Amino acid sequence: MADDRPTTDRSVLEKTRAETKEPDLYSVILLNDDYTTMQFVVEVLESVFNKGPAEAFRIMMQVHTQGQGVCGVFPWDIAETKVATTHALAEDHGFPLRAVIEKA
Ligand code: TYC
Repeated sequence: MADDRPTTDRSVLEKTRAETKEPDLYSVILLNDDYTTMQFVVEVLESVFNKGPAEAFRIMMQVHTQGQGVCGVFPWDIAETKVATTHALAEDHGFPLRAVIEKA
């Protein structure tokens, strides 16, 4: 008897990606202001951006003297969370400290 089951294509091609796609990256930029204390900015850089004391001080001084400075480069969701955490901490302490996100 004839086998009339539908033919099954067993030659489906599976595409394997040669490269994995890296996520787009974004810089978190800290902005200077006249009211936030240097000590608070250093503490934010240490606690939110995981900088050591010397690097945190260096970035704080860069922002203080140049108006802005990069505190890290992250995928979008992480950059957004770091900015939100920075703003929440600043608000809790009564400081106007702001951070913004730029495409890296
Ligand atoms: N300019 C502030 C001061 O003189 C210090 C400061 C540094 C504020 C960095 C914000 O992102 C900042 N107290």
